[in-house]
Amino acid sequence: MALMTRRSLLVGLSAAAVGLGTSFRVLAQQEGLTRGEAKKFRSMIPGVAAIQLQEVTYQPGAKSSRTMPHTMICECAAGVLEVTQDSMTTTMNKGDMWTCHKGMVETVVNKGTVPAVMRVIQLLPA
Ligand SMILES: [Cu+2]
Repeated sequence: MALMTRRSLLVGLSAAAVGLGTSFRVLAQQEGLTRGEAKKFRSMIPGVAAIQLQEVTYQPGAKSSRTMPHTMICECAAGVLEVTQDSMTTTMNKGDMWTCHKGMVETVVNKGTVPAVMRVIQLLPA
């Protein structure tokens, strides 16, 4: 009886784990966005204590839209990204760079057929 209970508990737990894994995977597919590890480096720029580097991969069709938490420098490191800043929309090709200021809304879409990578360097204030 005790064994049965433990076994049903294990079955229940693995079913829950599978369910969880599936929902995470579906969510990731829906968003199509992968945010890489954020790396921080010291800065010598007056008023900027550190810079933070992060790469975001956009699968075809993936989109992000957010208010910029800091001033930043961005680069299209792969693929093509359509970038809308306030009301201005620009197509960024590999190697193109742009900047954002704190508080502005930036919308980024990958309208291409291959993954695109946005490299973001945020200027973290002192
Ligand atoms: Cu930005």
